[in-house]
Amino acid sequence: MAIPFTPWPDEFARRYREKGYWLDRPLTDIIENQCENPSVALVDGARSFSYTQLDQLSSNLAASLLDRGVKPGDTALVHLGNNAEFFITFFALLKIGVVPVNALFSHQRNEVDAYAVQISPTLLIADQQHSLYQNAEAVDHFVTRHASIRTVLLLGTQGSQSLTAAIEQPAGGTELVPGPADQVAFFQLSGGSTGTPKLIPRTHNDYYYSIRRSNEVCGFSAQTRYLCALPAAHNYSMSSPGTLGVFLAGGCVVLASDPDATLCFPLIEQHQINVTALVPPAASLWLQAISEWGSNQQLASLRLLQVGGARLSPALAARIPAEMGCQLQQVFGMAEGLVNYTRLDDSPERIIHTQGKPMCPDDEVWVADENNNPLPTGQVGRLMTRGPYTFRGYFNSPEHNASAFDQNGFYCSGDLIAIDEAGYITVQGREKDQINRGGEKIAAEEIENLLQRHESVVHAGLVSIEDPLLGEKSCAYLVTSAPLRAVDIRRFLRSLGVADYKLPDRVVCVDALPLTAVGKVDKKALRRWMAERDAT
Ligand code: AMP
Ligand code: DBH
Repeated sequence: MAIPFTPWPDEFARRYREKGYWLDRPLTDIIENQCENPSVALVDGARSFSYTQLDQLSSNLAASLLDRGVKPGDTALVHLGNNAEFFITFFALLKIGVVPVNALFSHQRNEVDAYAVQISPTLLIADQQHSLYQNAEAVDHFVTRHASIRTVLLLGTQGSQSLTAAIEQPAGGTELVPGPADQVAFFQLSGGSTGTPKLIPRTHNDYYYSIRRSNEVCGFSAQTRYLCALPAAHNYSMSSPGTLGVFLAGGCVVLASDPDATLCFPLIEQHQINVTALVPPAASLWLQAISEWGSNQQLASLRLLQVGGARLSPALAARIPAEMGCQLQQVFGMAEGLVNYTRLDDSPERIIHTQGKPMCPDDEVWVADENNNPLPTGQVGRLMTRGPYTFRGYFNSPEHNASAFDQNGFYCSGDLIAIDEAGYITVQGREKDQINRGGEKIAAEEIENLLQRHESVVHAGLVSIEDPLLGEKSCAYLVTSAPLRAVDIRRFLRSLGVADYKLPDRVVCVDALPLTAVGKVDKKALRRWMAERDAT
């Protein structure tokens, strides 16, 4: 059974094929076309994998999954960190048409449960280093909550549930057939702005194009040596051009567990990394490390630093080429599709001051006012977009889709932007109810709903506050019936299984919050109210 999703209208699909954006080839091509390439595709600590090995190991796992009764069209919940197994698993599932959600390693019970409830996975592949699966009891708990799960494979365990054993067992002659290229290959995660985390169906056709075109724009080739220090499952590090771009080009991916300079600088030197991708706070910490250590010598091989995921200030942008000795590329993308890049041959002025322009000539991007009318060049309004790799609907979310798209299928990302005469975009703000904590997105409503579950919380509103490093942090404004400290709130949310990055950085108790007519917290009024309070 194919996974349901909102398709592109026929006339668009025809055009995207005619123009060569959609090739009707599965994403498995990325490694299968290189199954005889002996060069190193992936380095994970002391382990390294050639293209031939990556292809073979993913076939082993694919065959083993079929043996275990996993079927094409099934869905899977994958919860792995930045390790080789993440990629082996990703390709294995693609090879047999099993559609995964790749949860971020920082996600906890609250997030993963929400994904599992939406996709009813038959397969769970997870890392025992994560507390959700740290022992048999924890895994039992998980499987009991999600009765659809029939097969479990774990990294770090032995016996019949060992992921490593399933990867190492030779495949034999099992025939492996990927899903159709015009169907859902996997789900991406949305940063979200609603109560439940939303899933983004990505087809082979659209994702493959996004990767291919990103490679052209960013100049990735067999010589590319890419450090993946952001979460491997994130759309940015996976496809802009990310690890999949590197594999497609025949280059080499080196994994890091996080973007910490003390970890990454030696890796860059050791593996002669020439490109990597960061979020702005990590770029800032790298600059700090260079100035503290008095040298950027370890970064000598680095040619290109991509920065995206959150607003990069021009001041920070200007320091990157000057102090790191490499080129900067700004990347403004979204897991929903549209990706904008500054071009490698753009002027320094453009690279420092804009978030780039859409990568595809058929990305349609315009700026809408509050009545959904187009605004003239240069004016600030809502970003509206559609194109060959921008989705047409969140998974199983008709109500939300009705407001997230206009009647012509344009997706409203919730970003406030301006587009200049040359088509370059600057991100000016946001209309969606989301906090961008240094690239990690927090849907305010999701946290507010959880805060309301505390017995002493009467009303809750989560808003962003400025932070010099992260850009934004979160602040919970609470009306309570009994005194509550920040630490109580954080402990409570942790007990509900909320990812750490979503815990409020600050908690402020107030007598009352502005409310809407139906008694919800009025976020627009709250922001105005805060601004007025801050001004006095
Ligand atoms: P997500 O929905 O989690 O994929 O996050 C995508 C959102 O991240 C965008 O809609 C923007 O709000 C934000 N974003 C990504 N890149 C940038 C950037 N370079 N500058 C400002 N905001 C960005
Ligand atoms: O923030 C993002 O989601 C993002 C940023 C840069 C993204 O999805 C991308 C590039 O593809």
